[in-house]
Amino acid sequence: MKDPLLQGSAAVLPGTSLQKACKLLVLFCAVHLAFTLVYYVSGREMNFFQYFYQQRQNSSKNTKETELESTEVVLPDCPESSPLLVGPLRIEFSISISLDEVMKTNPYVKEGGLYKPKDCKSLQKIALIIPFRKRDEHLKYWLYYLHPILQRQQLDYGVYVINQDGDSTFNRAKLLNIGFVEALKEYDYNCFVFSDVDLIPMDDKNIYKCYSQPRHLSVSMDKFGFGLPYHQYFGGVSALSKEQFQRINGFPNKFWGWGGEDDDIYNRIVSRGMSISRPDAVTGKCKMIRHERDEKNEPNPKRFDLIAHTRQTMNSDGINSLTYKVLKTEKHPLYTKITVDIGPVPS
Ligand code: UDH
Ligand code: NGS
Repeated sequence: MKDPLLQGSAAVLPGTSLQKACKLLVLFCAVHLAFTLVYYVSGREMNFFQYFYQQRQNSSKNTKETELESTEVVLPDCPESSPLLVGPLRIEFSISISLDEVMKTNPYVKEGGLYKPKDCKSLQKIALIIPFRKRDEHLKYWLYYLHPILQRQQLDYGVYVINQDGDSTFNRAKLLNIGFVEALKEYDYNCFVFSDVDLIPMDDKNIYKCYSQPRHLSVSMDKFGFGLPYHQYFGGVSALSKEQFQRINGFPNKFWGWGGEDDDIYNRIVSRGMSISRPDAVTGKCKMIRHERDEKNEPNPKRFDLIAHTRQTMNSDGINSLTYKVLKTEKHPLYTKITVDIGPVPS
């Protein structure tokens, strides 16, 4: 007699095989359906192996992206006071320098004159704007001295030389306005340092950054016996945050030739309820490269009348009325040079 257990199992065996076969068939159909679906949805001619290869590629790419994201270092904020500062500096203009040398001594400055510290996150993004025409010799010294200083100050910065095209009367303030607009097209700058090309700080503790009030940086020039020529003086080098600059409608566009535009800027700042912040006279010492008056930058006879009316003119003359044409943008290793047509001098 057969073991009843065995008998039982023998009795269900044909049924189980049938069930298994059915399950396999259903599975096969499901897989087939899935592939047919993938084929139609992708709309491409893709075979089984291509499909799996692509899936693998995608999944490894995603892993890489996540890896990159997760290994992206979050830098600490740079300290309020940079540990790299050395204090007073010896500045002289008798040494001969070449741009090639300046380039070699600043290996971390990127094309266009851009730099940011690699170990910490700068608190501000600073565009340095230089009004310019035919002062290449001065620019060399500026780059030679300023790049190392700005790096020691741990700044995230870019250097923009705004070059006035043609030979008509120079317009410093309009070039500075253009620098503001053009620099903002390149990076999210929130601080603007406006510097004459012939002024070099004599102490790296004079930080080229923005403060809660517009900052005058060249407060103690050698040519003025290391002091201010007058209390309201705002010429040479100054720093305004994006908000401060916008609050005064930028700088005037109507000062053609030498003088007065810096006084107009001072008037704008005060009339908007702001005050001037300054370093002390020792920290703020700076040297000017001596030079003769440039051609087409004669004293502007209209300047006294213009600065007497800043409050009336500043809302309609400034960044909101600025017109110009960019003729050329050159990315040099240590600076970006933007050549502009600033239009005709009004008669
Ligand atoms: N600038 C140029 N090219 C020019 C004129 C001016 O690049 O042809 C720029 C340059 O950045 C300069 C700034 O505008 O530093 C201010 O112009 P400036 O240096 O002429 O003004 P500053 O008040 O000198 O420093 C005036 C001439 C003094 C002549 C003294 C003669 N002994
Ligand atoms: C004032 C000018 C300013 C000029 C300053 C210093 O008289 O634009 O001298 O000039 N203001 C007027 O002329 C209204 S400097 O000695 O550097 O040539 O910045």
